[in-house]
Amino acid sequence: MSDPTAASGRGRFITFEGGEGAGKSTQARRLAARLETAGRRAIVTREPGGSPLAETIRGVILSGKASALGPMGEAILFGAARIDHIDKLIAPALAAGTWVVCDRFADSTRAYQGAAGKASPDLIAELEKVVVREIKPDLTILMDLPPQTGLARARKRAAGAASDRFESEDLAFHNALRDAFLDIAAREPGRVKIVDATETEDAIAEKIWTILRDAFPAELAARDA
Ligand code: T5A
Repeated sequence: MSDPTAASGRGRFITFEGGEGAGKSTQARRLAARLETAGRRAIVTREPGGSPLAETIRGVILSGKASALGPMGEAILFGAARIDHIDKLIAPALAAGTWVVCDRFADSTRAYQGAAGKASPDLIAELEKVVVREIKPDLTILMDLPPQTGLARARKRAAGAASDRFESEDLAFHNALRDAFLDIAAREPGRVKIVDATETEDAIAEKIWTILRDAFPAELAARDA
């Protein structure tokens, strides 16, 4: 089957962002499956992680062992993991014409370590340039919901297991995160599309597919799934 995206030499890079338990992983998996059904090669990946070295760094960060480094130190660790993830997985996949659906990316560093964590936004922006280089998302889905709702979902799923490094931050931190993500969306409305994450999984999946078709009409209009 001919594949115009592959022929143009690059797949599309789509990221999911938002607070804890917003449903990003659920919708990232559903979107990748739907893209495949629509005839696009697609992979789903996540941050921190997505490559063996980045998964090792994920373990260190989410255990809380690196929290003593402070928000800028943690941002540097997230950045190191992201460099490996880009070099080993994301950039080669995009170059091969594969669509990459990524559960969190650089906006999470802006929101968690920058706005909510209070690392200098200028330093976070400089770090982002060094880390991300030309691998910028074509489209970002921001899954927005009240932090209490997302945290309750995450706790229910954890079924009594301990909260991780960021789930255990206080409500003021999670409210600041939500504001930070909405601020990113307001500044970059072309790239970042807000989705109400309080709706049902099916309703959200339909809205996301509509956003994709609007964003990439030439690639998806004739290939509905
Ligand atoms: N981080 C990450 C930084 O601080 N800086 C960075 O640069 C990066 C990249 C990652 C942590 O690292 C931080 C952010 C995070 O704290 P993680 O475990 O990957 O840790 O955390 P999350 O990305 O928040 O992952 P979660 O799994 O907690 O949340 P998701 O992916 O948003 O939610 P999901 O899909 O797993 O769903 C959670 C539960 O809700 C249900 C699901 O079935 C599941 O049980 N659910 C719904 N329930 C009702 N209605 C819906 N519409 C639902 N959708 C899903």
